[in-house]
Amino acid sequence: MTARKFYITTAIAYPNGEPHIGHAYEVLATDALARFKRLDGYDVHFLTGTDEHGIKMVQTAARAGITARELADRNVPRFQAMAGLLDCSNDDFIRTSEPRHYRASQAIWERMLAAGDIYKGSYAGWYSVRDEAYYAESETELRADGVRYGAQGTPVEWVEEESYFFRLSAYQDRLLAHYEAHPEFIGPDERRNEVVSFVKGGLKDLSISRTTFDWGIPVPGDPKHVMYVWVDALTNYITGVGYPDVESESFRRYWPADLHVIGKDIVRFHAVYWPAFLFSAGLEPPKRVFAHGFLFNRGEKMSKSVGNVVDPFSIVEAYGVDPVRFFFLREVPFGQDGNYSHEAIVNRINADLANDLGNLAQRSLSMIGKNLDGILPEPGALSADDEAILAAADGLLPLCRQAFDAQQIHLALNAVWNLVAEANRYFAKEEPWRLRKTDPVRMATVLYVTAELIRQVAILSQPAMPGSAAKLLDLLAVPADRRAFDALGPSGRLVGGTVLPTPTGVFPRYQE
Ligand code: ME8
Repeated sequence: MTARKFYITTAIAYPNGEPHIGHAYEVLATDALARFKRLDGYDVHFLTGTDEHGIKMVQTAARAGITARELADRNVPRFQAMAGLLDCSNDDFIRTSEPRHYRASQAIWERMLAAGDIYKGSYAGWYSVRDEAYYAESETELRADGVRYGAQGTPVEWVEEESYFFRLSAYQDRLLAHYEAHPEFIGPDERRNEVVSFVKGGLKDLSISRTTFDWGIPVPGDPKHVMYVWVDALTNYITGVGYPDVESESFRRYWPADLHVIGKDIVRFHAVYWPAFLFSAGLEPPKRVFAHGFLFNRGEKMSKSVGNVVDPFSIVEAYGVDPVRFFFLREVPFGQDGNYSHEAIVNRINADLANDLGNLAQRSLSMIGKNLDGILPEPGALSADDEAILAAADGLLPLCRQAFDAQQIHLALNAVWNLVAEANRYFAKEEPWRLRKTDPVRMATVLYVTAELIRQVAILSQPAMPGSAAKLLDLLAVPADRRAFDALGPSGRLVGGTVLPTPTGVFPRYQE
């Protein structure tokens, strides 16, 4: 295989409950990034999955009167169904309870041990079960309610037990040198700055095993201990490409990962612990970690007690999968926090999709249907305006590529929808419906140019809205092998004389 590769992952979710909108957002955005690269000619490997071990799973299961494994088995199919419902194109779905993942986790442990980076000691300090994270005392605060909270605002508890440690402190300089040499390693910049100042502040060795419960991967040679859940969780990214078989075709081809997409609350694990584990094990770090923001329902954090949890299944049922994907990708600058509400979603559906793109397609294609027997016309001589707007469409790919390579998905969609707006102005100004009698050749040209603009918009919309974009391309009779990005621009122009199917609406208005 000669194509350049692109290995992209999401965080793996804790299946301690039903998937929520934050999980949906992460996987659908990562899917858009993966689809973009595939359409741009890359050999993409896209991994998502579930993070099943740890005390949080044990405690939630105990409350429900079942085992952690039963809890995982109950919820994991919901995460898989959600990815399917959201039309995600993941190549694999990893569960950390799988035998392949036990092998990989024990192998990386052995490598870190052999490197002299693991030693036995005893841990005494603060632990947040909700975050599955250790916090230094200085990162916690005792609040008026008498509860001590950690850096992310979740309660912490005092833990004291025998534990294995990872010599994280030994990697401080190497990590800082890595951030310096690879400024693209962490995005967006604010997250990078946070990580750099955290590491500059000094790294303590990390407790990496627990003895008070047994739902985890046994420490090799000392099964009284299970691995700290984050050691095994992060390892999923290499399990997914065949580790510990480092000579396998898949590992050699795909590792290091090109992009780990995660939420902003778990940057420290990905940008500090993970590269340190990999350095220790003699493996390359991922090329980039990008943290998206958090979603809020009308500015409020979702919580079961507030009753504002919107589940991904009902939101897709209410609006449809592509409108949901499009809304989150266009509305929320990727990397920043975002808000959603019924009104905001309906507004995007009706303005951007039904009016701007949907109407343009419907009006131009039905004119071809009615006036030209459904046969795409040959264009006549092109006017300066025709040339200009076609050139604008032809110039979109480099803009979109640059935006996607920086995970600025919203900027790519902005650029495409600016063209949609221009195309609407063009269509209104040219008034092809008036030309039918006076200048049919000019009418044919305007309809051809409009159809060609829609073709390019549809091709570039595939990462965000795979199903709807495919329908638009069907209406333009674009063959399946002419839908990738190498068909953008003049080389893929629609061919006059092509018989088009009867046009149907692709973007219905949302009616209350
Ligand atoms: O953190 N908005 O799992 P998780 C946007 N198992 N994203 C959100 C969100 C919200 N409201 N809430 C959560 C874990 N997320 C670990 C990851 S990776 C080796 C292990 C994001 O189920 C969150 O930031 O708590 C994370 O990226 C993902 O959802 C899974 O969160």
